[in-house]
Amino acid sequence: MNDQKVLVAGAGKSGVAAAKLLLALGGEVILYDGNERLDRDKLRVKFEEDAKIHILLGELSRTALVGVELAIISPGIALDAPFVAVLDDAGVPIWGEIQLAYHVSKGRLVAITGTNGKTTTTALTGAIMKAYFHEVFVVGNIGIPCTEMALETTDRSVTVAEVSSFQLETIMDYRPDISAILNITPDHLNRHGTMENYIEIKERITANQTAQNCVVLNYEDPVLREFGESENLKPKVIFFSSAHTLAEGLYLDGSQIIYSHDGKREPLVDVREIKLLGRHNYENVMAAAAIAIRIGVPLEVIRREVMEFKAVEHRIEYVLERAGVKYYNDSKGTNPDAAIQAIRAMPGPTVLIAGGYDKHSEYDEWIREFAGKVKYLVLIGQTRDKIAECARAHGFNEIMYAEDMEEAVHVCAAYADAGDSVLLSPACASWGMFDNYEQRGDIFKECVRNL
Ligand code: UMA
Repeated sequence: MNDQKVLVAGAGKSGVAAAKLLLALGGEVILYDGNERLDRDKLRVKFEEDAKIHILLGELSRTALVGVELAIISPGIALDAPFVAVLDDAGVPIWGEIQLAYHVSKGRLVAITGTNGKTTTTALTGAIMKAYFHEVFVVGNIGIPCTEMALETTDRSVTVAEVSSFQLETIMDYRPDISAILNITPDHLNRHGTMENYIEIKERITANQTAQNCVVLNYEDPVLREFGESENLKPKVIFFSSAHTLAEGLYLDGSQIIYSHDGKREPLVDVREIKLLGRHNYENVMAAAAIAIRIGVPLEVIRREVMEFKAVEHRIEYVLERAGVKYYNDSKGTNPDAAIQAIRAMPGPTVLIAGGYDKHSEYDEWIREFAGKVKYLVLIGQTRDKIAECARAHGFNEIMYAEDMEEAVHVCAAYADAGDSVLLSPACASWGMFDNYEQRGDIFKECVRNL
């Protein structure tokens, strides 16, 4: 990268981290963001005074690209953004931020993707690795850009990365030692267009893997089972299953997770003894355990870490109990499938807060899951009418609207009886009302605590 002129597109977390990495490598950076209202001075102070960085906001002109040899694109930027065509026309190669990190990183790489469960699985895998290895980095979509830690990796380190479809769209020779695809259900179709395209992007995590590498796949996901059984797939496959006994791999047998290999059946953990709730979480545990086994962590270390691990923030996170009502924050439930898992994990009758930004999702399956579980639905955000209409079409009429989170929480408190649960699991992205799902979850928790 020495003296190379690189355009970094997007001045959020990923863009700033990528720019810092490039500068550390001796490059010259144009940090570009389409939002002309960003505060240039606030951005500039994130870098050393003498850093070779130029900040560009608003429109990207062709002249700004003179001498640019490479572009690093942030995950939130779709490849059909108008300036990407300008880069393409100018013949500038486009790498994603994770590709840049991969290019300079050392040591072993574990990359975890899937529509749902990837944050929990990444955090759990990271916790297991930290209990056994000295140098472990937990990065990616989980919140710490891969480029932020890349220069700290060594030949002995293990990096565990949560990887989104947005990030996989722009990989080149990215090759994890171990990859995992937890499940693929409809999400982000507003960006990826079709389900076929979304599946292809998720499966791309294995594209450069060889027979020396391994991919962990969910046997209960029809797409992934077929993918894992296909003859063209190069890495070794380890399946996990929450419904079938497997001759090789990990599976759930009653309440026991079993590691089955070489004709042996080794019990790993009893799910009644772990703190994570719901079948989807048992799948996350199996995926993390499969990765850890493959990399050489002893079973007793895995067992201990799995038993100690608590739910990550914003993912079916227990908040508190008020007047006999339990409150749960599942702000990370940003698509219908994630929201279904949260409803299933609730201990009893539930008052549900949902709605938000429209990602062109279908809500039918999620609403069918309400039967016998969801008592009232409190709707917020842009998708209110679309969800309400779909719910009524399925015969669910206990619907209320709220203007903001505070009102939604108050409505829930008024309608929930002792023994019920109140669940924020929106099935939609947060944008429009909140900066991100973390802020949405934090505001929910604050409103609950103020009740
Ligand atoms: N921008 C443009 N042009 C565009 C779109 C955006 O210039 O066409 C600019 C925006 O003005 C903004 C910047 O890009 O200033 C934001 O970049 P970004 O959206 O890539 O966000 P980052 O802050 O860099 O955060 C990203 C991930 N965000 C997304 O994928 C949308 C974070 O995942 C991730 O934690 C972080 O990198 C560190 O790796 C968040 C997410 O919502 C949690 N992920 C999606 C999900 O989980 O469903 C995929």
